[in-house]
Amino acid sequence: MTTGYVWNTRYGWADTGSGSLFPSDATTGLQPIGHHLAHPDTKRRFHELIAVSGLLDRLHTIRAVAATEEDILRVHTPQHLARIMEESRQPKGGDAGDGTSPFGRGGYEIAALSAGGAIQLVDQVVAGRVDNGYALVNPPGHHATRATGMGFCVFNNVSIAAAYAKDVLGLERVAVVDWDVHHGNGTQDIWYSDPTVLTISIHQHLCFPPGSGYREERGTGAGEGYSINIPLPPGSGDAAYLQVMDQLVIPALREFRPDLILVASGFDASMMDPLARQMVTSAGFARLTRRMLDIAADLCDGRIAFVQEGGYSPHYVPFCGLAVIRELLGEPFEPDPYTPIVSTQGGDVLLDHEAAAIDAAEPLLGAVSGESVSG
Ligand code: 9RB
Ligand code: ZN
Repeated sequence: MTTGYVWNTRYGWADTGSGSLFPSDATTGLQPIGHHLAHPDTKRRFHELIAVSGLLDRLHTIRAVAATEEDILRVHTPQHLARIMEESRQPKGGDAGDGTSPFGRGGYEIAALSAGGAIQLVDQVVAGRVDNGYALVNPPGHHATRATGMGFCVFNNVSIAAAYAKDVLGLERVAVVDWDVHHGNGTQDIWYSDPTVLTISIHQHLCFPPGSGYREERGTGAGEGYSINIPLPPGSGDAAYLQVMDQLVIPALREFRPDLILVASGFDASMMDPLARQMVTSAGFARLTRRMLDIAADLCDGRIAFVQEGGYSPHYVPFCGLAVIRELLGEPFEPDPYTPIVSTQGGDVLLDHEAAAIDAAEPLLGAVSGESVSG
């Protein structure tokens, strides 16, 4: 397998400020801290593990090139782009939109490079220069709607890459499978009325953003049925996620017949994440990856690109990422140093209430069809 890989040093320079999740506040006792929960060191550590593991030498590295304004405007409003550019020129930078997503001066350049990394990977995958690939980009993207950033996301990297695949490369149908633990509300918002981009979000129910990601959010107009939300209860682990793949995601993709699959790959559903309460292990992420590779091989000549989203355990994210990239390369899974504590907590058993949540989403499959798009 030839696996493409994107990382850029500047992804590690995203300045998330001195707060932890909210800005520091001496009046409420929120002390400043060097590591914001979304501090880019977690992703830099992922990259460094890829490097020292020897995998980097076997990957086809792809240089990130900044997304152009035209690329960004396929997805975002001119007002959002202009505001980010303007705030990025300020000495202390600005915020993506919700007051808890700070960026430093030059944050626009890093965000454009993040979206550009996703574009470059998709370009190479669709051209067949690589078989598959992983864009380890930062900042993440899946919460960014057309009109605003939020939840640490400035621009919606996956959507910008999907729009590029459709408008520039001429693909008809793109599927986005979002296994970040949070709802992919931005990606959903962008494609809500468009049946050519199927969005599937698997998330911890009501984890973030508040009040979104219900099963009832199904798309609108021509896009009705093409937004699929699979909310899971807290505590869901490898067994629940694999069941979601087999019972829901893979059948939906078979119906839709995408020309390209994009995986919005967060590792915040992991056992050790501080921002959510799921129990997926690195072994689980490897198995999810294998399922995705197999279905891509079946449906779209293997065309699949993984794009980094969240993941906030500096300890465990690197090993989850390593497991996914090993799978992309066709390497067998290797247990990592955290196996003893993550594999003994019961996440490998499907519980009744998890099965019920998955069953409840099954009716959503009925409305997905590639036919209605291409005729
Ligand atoms: C805000 C709050 C959050 C909470 C979680 C994330 C994770 C994002 C991610 C981001 C921001 C609360 C804005 C609570 O990993 N996505 O994939 N902020 N949460 N209150 N308020 C006002
Ligand atoms: Zn997340």
